[in-house]
Amino acid sequence: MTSAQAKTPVIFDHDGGIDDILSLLLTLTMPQVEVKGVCITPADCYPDDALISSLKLLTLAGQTEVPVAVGNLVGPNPFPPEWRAQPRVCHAMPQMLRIEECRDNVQPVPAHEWLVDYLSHCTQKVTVVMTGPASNLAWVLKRHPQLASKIEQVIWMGGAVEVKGNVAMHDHDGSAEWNAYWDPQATYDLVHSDVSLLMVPLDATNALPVDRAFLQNLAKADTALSDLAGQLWAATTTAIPAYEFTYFLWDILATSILGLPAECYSVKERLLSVQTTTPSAGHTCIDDKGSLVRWVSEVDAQQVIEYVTEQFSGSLDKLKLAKC
Ligand code: AGV
Ligand code: CA
Repeated sequence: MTSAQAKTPVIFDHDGGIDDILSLLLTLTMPQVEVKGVCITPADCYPDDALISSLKLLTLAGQTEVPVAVGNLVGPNPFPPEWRAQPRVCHAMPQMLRIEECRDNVQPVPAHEWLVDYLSHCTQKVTVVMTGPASNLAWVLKRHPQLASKIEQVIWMGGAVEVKGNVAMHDHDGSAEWNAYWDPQATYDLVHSDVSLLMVPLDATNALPVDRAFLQNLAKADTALSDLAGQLWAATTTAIPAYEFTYFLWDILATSILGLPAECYSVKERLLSVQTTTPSAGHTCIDDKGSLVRWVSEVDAQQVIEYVTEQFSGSLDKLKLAKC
């Protein structure tokens, strides 16, 4: 990357799932991206685990100066405890245990307050990538709507527009995606805010299951970086093989939008609304009375897999080189 090509400034707000951690790793492989801050939403994880894994990846990438802010806003519909506990494995594997975590830039305030501070003071518009529930940013936009002008675009893994959702709960009709369901009001507030929103819903991610062929392809790269990614994904394969439990490249697709050529995916734009009450809380549906939103509706799965595999091929030094 030459100095003439400006990097895209990105705030990465994730909720600590295994694919969230993989998505942070993916972001750190991208030479065209500059991570300005990492926020953690305590949703599909326990936040201590998400913090440790995030700090270790930043150390690995030589980016210990990046601020990391842990959130304390919680939605009304918690993730199952087994899912929240699963990502502890991310910092328990030998490659990760060997990396030290540096706590110098862990923020003393919760993520939503750090976001207000960052957006109030930044002189360049920032892209916000969110791979968990939208609670932090929705809180900010509701109380400080003028800060929407500091945001170039929000890329959010969430929602299920023209396909069924992945929530299977006794009081739910199955129409919602989990990130949208965890905090339905935040989803509503995000969709109805003034930011330019590109959703990456299940409509697009359904084409990208983490199956054996994908893992086999990644294993062929046979490098330290591809093995780290492969080990993390291997830990997701114990899920029960029903739709609600299959692992997909959910957050990975949303993150890849930062680097994928536009011809690899299609975008739809319609008025969308969000249900906030049972039994369809978190349902993101087409509605004439809704707000104009864009979403990734289809992907060229082969090209996405090739892109992700290429990004994760190479030595761990690739992460430090991407920073330059
Ligand atoms: O709905 C997809 C979102 C993504 O942000 N998360 C996982 C990804 O990080 C929730 C989720 C749905 N099904 C799951 C999930 C499963 N089987 N295990 C863990 N999390
Ligand atoms: Ca996630």
